[in-house]
Amino acid sequence: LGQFDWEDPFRVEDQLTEDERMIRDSARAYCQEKLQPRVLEAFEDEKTDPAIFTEMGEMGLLGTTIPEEYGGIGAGYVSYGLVAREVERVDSGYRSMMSVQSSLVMYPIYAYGSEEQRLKYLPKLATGEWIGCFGLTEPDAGSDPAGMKTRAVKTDGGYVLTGSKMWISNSPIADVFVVWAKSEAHGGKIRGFILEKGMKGLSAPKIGKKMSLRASITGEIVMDNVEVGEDALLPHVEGLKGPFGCLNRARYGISWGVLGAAEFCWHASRQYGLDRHQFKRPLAQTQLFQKKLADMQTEISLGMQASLRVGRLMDEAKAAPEMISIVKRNNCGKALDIARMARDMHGGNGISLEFGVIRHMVNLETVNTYEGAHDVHALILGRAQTGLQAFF
Ligand code: TGC
Ligand code: FAD
Repeated sequence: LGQFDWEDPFRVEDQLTEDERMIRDSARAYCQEKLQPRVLEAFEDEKTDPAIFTEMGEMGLLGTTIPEEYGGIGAGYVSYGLVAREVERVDSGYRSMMSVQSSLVMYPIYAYGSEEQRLKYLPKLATGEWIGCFGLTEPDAGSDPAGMKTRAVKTDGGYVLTGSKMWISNSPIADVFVVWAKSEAHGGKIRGFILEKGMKGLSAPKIGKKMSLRASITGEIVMDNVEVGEDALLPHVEGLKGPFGCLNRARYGISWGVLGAAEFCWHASRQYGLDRHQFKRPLAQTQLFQKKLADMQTEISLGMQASLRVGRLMDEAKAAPEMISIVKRNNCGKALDIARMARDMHGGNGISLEFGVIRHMVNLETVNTYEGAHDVHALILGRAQTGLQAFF
């Protein structure tokens, strides 16, 4: 009979290649040594340190799946998932910074961009010298991005963009803006454009007073007749499948990332239960406490096997978007339940930032909402099995 490792019940370790373990271990070392020590203050003071991008770039954590000739490390999607898990073990905001740069900015430039655009932007995004953001959501178009109002109007030498995007990760500190707009010259279809900081009419005010994801800066993107050349258009995609192609990758990464946050909460609760005594025994020696630990272990292990399977299929180009909806939705929902449970298991200490669990809990509220809210993924899955769309 095999050995049981409580931390890795289904032996995920044995299912990884040596390269994947190496990438995971170096990501873990960076995250624990450099990110963990500064997260409490960053969250408390709502401060995003832009140096994190160059640090991540140096570690090869930006655009891990992008080929080396464009500055990436040409790794597979399982490696990308393992990196997301390590970063989000520290904080969902840090994972957000990483996954927007990798999946929502570098990926579309790589997949839909011209060779000139790839060569101009990808190497600097890979080192973190340039910070990117992705503008899809608008004040009146969140779950329903097809309802966007942002417009691109054709001019002699290019386009003029007008509109505003809301809740955009990284935007106030971004150098490169991938934005999606309806283009009249393309029959009103959605097209992607690359904008740059400093363009006339482009601004990105910060959104303050966030109670979640405070270590990751969020803002608007305001486009007031921003003039761009023809070379700003992403030439190789049109329609909603452009942004969704990026979201598939980011949602998959999130499915791993939230398990990192959940693992932090699980391990912290176990240790807290072993250390703290009430009624003359460790809390961990009570049936209710152990049931909660068993639930955490079970959901994390099942979720990880599922994400690993989807990652392998992504590497074989066989993953369907609905598979990604299953793991994004379920892992986010389960991670949020686990963080709430961990908060409770820490008693009064659970509400202090010192113990980390309430920070993960409030962060996961965002992660459960962005990249397709929990119920929106249910509707995607409901449509896939009934053939009936119930969005409207
Ligand atoms: P629908 O009719 O379903 O599809 C329209 C077109 O898009 C294609 N498509 C996809 N292509 C690739 N991958 C997918 N996952 C796709 N889903 C749809 C589809 O084939 C079709 O193509 P075509 O050629 O036939 O036109 O579109 P709909 O308008 O009915 O969509 C409904 C719905 C709810 C599924 C969709 O709009 C949705 O997923 N809404 C959620 C919005 C969302 O996820 N927003 C995320 C914003 S970005 C963000 O949150 C970043 S946070 C990152 C961070 O900080 O970490
Ligand atoms: P709504 O769409 O208004 O949804 C509100 C509620 O209604 C949800 O519970 C939803 O599930 C439910 N709902 C919606 N439609 C239906 C329906 N048909 N049936 C049943 N229930 C429904 N966007 C970007 O483009 N780029 C980013 O970088 C980015 N970063 C973000 C960072 C943060 C911190 C946050 C909070 C958001 C970010 N977003 C980003 C936006 C995010 O993707 C949206 O918030 C999300 O898609 C939901 O849209 P909404 O907020 O407009 O909510």
